Amino acid sequence: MSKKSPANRILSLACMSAPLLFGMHTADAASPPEDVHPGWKIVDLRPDNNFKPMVTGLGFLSDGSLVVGSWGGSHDLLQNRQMKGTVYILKGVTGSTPSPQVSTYASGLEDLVGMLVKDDRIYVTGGEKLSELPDSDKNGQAEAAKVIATIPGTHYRHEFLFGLAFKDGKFWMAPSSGKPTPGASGILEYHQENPNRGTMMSVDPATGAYEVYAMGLREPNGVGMGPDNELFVPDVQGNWLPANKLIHVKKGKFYGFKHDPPESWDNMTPTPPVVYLPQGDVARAPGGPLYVPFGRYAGQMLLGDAVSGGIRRIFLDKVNGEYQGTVFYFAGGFEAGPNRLIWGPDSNLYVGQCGQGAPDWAYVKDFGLQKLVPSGRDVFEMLAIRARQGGLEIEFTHEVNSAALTASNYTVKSWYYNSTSAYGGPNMDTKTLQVTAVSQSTDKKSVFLAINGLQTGRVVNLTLASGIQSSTGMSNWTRDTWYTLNALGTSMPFDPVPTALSPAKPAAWTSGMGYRAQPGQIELFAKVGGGIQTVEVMDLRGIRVASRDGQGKTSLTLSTSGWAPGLYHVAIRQGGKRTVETLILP
Ligand SMILES: [Ca+2]
Repeated sequence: MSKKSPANRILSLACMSAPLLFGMHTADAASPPEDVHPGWKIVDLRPDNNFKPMVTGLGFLSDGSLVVGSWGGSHDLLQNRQMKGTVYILKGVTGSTPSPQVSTYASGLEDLVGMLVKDDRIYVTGGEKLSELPDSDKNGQAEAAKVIATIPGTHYRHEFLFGLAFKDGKFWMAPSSGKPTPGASGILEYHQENPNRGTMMSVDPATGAYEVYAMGLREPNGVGMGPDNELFVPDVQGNWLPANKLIHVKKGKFYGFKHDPPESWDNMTPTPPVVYLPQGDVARAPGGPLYVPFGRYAGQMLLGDAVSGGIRRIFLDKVNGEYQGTVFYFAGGFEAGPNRLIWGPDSNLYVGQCGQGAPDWAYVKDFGLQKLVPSGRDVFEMLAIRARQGGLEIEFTHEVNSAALTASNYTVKSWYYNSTSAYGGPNMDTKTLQVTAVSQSTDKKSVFLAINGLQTGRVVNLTLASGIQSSTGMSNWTRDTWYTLNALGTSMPFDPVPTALSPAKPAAWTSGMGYRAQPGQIELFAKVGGGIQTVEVMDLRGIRVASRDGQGKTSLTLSTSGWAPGLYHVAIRQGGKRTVETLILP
């Protein structure tokens, strides 16, 4: 794949991606959905066509206003400082029928590619600086930026200062690795003049002192937080990266991207990503990851793609204490490529878009702002893939039909990647693996595929035949997934999902309800007046996951197999009266 092909030159653009390589889409792989996930609907947030944010940052103020950071630059001028960054404040975005009003908070900011709103203060990263944009007189417009930290850069193409997160009393940002202007002869694409690029670093807010925390990153476009407040970043296919990645950033680890001249850490053994996001089939320019704290997908992560468009969903499978996992298509249908995601105070998913205004590409806009609102429709899909001894277990959202028990309805392929200085790289040693047996969990929501020849260090691509549906005939929204098998599973099929359990204790009987969570089951206590009462458990989107009838003082034990950890609503209905409480399933 020539790095100087015309397509590459045109499309090797910001927001903040790898070149788009037409023709890498393999013939038998699925395509990202063009439609939104049926469980959600898209709501537009741009009040008119004059508002064209190229979104590189999202945040919320305590009054419910949405803060939008926009890069605003030109894709053709990546080697220059571009002072087009703007921060907007949008009022009226929340709820199901928003009526947004936009005001400009700050403008003229250098290459704004990271933003954080914390305690109603707005911080941005861009160019060489992490800055606060203060509004001391509270007139809705920033005064002069207060620089917190400066790190050296060269303004090479793709050399950005991505961000931004705050944890453990520090800011966290990721200066990307630059590359020289196209056509500069004799200079490698991974040439780097300044130290400390391609890293995750912490910054002391008081002194601005920065410290390298992890190394070997190429284009970590968006610093996100995952489970347990851990740091996650994406990385983009290119030199040394045969595929895009989602990385769990750990102290002192090296993730594989090397510089010329070499950095002191370039000879370290690379730490594998949580998931590979195969180029073309799954991703081309992954954006900032977002953790899902509630609902059906609690504990998973979402991530947009500025070039392919759409949002991917990533299930994290902890094996031997380390995250690996699998990626699913989640939702398409946005006006441009999703680049930043955030949950609103209304639990809607706000989708900041940037993309690339490339000719002849589906996502012709390079700006966009929309949100996803629950549609109320129930959806059948793969919820999780877990590595188990001798194979993989698929958890679905609902009971499956008999086709799910037929081994030939599953196509399993596996390959590995070879990291070299070349740009990108092929799937190596692709094998088709045999599913030798299928077994089913007692709740009929999970199947275990016994698979011959699973090997570590490989991506395992599962494709499900369309005949696999729910037992009630709902078709499958996600028929493809790509599991990154860094380690073979050690647990047995249908073992309870290991979780940090809260101590089992009778909960308080306030409001007539209480509960006790145990591995694989939950005991609900309910005491209301005489007569038949119905106890329902719903996820946060209002979808019922369990229902039982009881009478008087009732104790119900429900299986929680297949329930994601997180918040659930419990409702007791009796006559016309309904009481709702929230419980946490650990
Ligand atoms: Ca002001």
